[in-house]
Amino acid sequence: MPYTAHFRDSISAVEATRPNRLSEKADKLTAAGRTDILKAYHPDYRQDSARPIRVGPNRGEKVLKELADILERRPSVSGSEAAAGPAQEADVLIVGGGGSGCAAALEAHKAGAKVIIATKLRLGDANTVMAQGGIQAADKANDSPALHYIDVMGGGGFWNDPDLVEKLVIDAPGVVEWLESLGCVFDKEPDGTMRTEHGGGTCRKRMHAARDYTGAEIMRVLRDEVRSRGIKVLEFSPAVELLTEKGHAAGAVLLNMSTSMHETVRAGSVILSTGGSGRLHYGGFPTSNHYGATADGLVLAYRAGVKLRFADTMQYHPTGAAYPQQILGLLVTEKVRGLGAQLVNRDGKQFIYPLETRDVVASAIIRECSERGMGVPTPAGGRGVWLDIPMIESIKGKGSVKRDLPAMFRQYDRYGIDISKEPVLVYPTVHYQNGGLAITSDCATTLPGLYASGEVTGGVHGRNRLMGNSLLDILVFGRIAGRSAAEWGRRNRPANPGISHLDGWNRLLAEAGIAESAAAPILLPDYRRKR
Ligand code: MEZ
Repeated sequence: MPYTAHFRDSISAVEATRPNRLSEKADKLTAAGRTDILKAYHPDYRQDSARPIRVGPNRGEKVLKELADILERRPSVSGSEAAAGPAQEADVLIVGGGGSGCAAALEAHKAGAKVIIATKLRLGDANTVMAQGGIQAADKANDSPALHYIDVMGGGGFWNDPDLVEKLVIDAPGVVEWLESLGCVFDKEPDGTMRTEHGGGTCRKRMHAARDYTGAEIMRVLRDEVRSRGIKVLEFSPAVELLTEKGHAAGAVLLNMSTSMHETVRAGSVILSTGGSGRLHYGGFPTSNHYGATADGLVLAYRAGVKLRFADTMQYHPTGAAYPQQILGLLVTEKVRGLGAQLVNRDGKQFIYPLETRDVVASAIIRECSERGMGVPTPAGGRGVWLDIPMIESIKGKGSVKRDLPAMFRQYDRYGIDISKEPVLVYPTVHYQNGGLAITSDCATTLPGLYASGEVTGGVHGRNRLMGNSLLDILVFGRIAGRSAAEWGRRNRPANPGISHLDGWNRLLAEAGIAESAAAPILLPDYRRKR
């Protein structure tokens, strides 16, 4: 659906201001300016965004409302159902078949462990494949892990766990080399060195990309490697409960989605790499996330006593598609701004430095569309601001949009919009779960034998992640989790695990007067009910 007449005047304003804007640099905000805009406009700061959770290890602490509602639900499986189904055995059970789960599996397998991956949909159906713009690593002569560290801490508002950040930035160059050794094709300069770009909040160009489908390229090689090493994968088999024995994690109860029956995997250790929770549509926002991003790992681990960190904060990617309606909330990669595109309001005026951190840019867009009334209304009743992608053609040369952003080009071309010639309308979209399970730098949770890696964890990114540090995080910590879990799992095979830890949980629900009839994990979002 090309732009209707409704948009024409505003697009003309964007085109009219473009020549002058090409040489216009928006000022960066001061530290105080950033704090002010976050407090006034970021959804995390809305009075009603979070509430005290009534049960579990974070009892009394503020948790995002939608997440608290899911965490307080009852379990979906009884002890007899859990015990009835077929059982398999492994040293290490990995729950989640995205980038982090696969990285963990490869390392655990390399360490000699018998590994099973159980995943909700198909291997690789995860947020990893949807990450577009790149992966950060300080591997250029003008950069260093120390500079990367400072950027990560600054982006996260200095709330980040310093030990986790240290691991992240120090392991980063090695992770990129490892990916290349597996066959991952990154963008290169004509001389064969890595091509790198800026992301929001980075002081150096350290974003390594495969055009604008970096996550898909990474997932391609990880999936191939898991398959070619013969690692066992159970697809359409989400975990619905952890198994425990003597206070240790000891496997999981799975739901076989083909038969609707429960099965179990008994394992010496378990890694949760279940990803995030964007499909809870926090604050009623659309999301860039995969359908499976429904907080399953948080639910399972929380019930088993694992504490959450930063459960009151989500990341809203500033540039979700606001039009056409068919792609509402899908990602318009930050790489677009890294290549030079500006954000402008309905009059074609730039209102924010485009590479401020995501929380700040998202807040500025919300301000422009609300208090300032300078957003562009959509026919479906939404609003947005323009991301002026055609600027890239002037900065990087004719044909650069199609060359560097082929996925983005196709996403809009389907609807008759040529992004090398026309701007796109954007508005913040739920993108990343900043918080999650508390882990040590060995990826251990507080439940012995239970490890976690990737978006299900909290602490690495503080209250706001920088672009390209998620693909990095899932691989750095996925690999560490694989090694740690292999070590533990080979020494601690369970004898007779079960779900008796739920007795305590059910008691807590009753004591708190929670008579919730719905069960969790929810596994998939239910859009029918909302309609
Ligand atoms: O790290 C991300 O979230 C990412 C690479 C997203 C993007 O804008 O492309």
